[in-house]
Amino acid sequence: LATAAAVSFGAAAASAQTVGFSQIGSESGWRAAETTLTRQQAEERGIDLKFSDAQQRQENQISAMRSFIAQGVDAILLAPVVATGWDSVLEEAQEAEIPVVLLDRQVDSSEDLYLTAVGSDLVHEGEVAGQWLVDNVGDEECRVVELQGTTGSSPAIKRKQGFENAIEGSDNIEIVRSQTGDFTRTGGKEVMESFLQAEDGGGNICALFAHNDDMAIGAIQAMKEAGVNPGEDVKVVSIDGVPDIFRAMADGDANATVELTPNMAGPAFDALNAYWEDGTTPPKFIQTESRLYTQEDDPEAEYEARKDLGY
Ligand code: GYE
Repeated sequence: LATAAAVSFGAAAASAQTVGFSQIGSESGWRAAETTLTRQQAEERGIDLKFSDAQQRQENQISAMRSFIAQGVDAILLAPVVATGWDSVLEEAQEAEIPVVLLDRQVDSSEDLYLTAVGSDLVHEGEVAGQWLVDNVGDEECRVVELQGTTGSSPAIKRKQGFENAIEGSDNIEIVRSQTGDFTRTGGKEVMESFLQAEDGGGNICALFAHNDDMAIGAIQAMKEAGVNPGEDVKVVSIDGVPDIFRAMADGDANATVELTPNMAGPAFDALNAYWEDGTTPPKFIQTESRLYTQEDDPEAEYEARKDLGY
């Protein structure tokens, strides 16, 4: 890659840069915010962004990348829907000397095949959520239901792992049901309805861990319709920090969220600019911060601060 860089950065720096962005889709509020911010960040830097929405399908992402390669873009941003199956297309980009930056999700491919990855520590997020639960149930028997993200995606795999790590030492806490809700509100609502039915109308459930806020919001709706009181009868902890989860926390319907910044493009473009300018190679992982918010952290103010950000 170092040699590829030496060949390409001089020419690329001469005119406005073109960047292809293969986005997953619009499954969540967080995703929509990331799209908005990526467009904004590109515009601010005079980057010509070519946007492609894959509607959750890896094959659409692979064709979009091939089309970006054929067009000779200066870089590709890829938010990979699942973790496996990227080797060939990443090799094609490398052969064409086009740097690829991964956004928010990770791949199983060798790290030589991409320039850098911008994202959070996904295992850590799950651990923070699980630790919040450990700290808040005490010795009570706690049957947990889990709403997983998209099957095969790195956040679903790693957030699950992190949560399990955190509750491992607590014999009173057990995940009794775990199913994918595909990171969507409707998925979260539907799966929660089946969990409620299977768990004595909700009477046996002590807590919900959702891999993202949107599924938690759908599940909160399902609980309300079933006469269960979310935030009280069932503790709700999730990940992302979208405005609506702060609204739900302010209303007492959700208990905690781990924030994930939707501005992954800012650090990605900074790394690319340095690379285009003089071939500077960024670290392989540019980590964004994760922070826990609870009902004690003035969720009303957090909602107000985020509600106009377009998500
Ligand atoms: O948490 C979820 C989204 O890939 C880390 O994808 C991201 C996740 C995010 O749809 O809301």
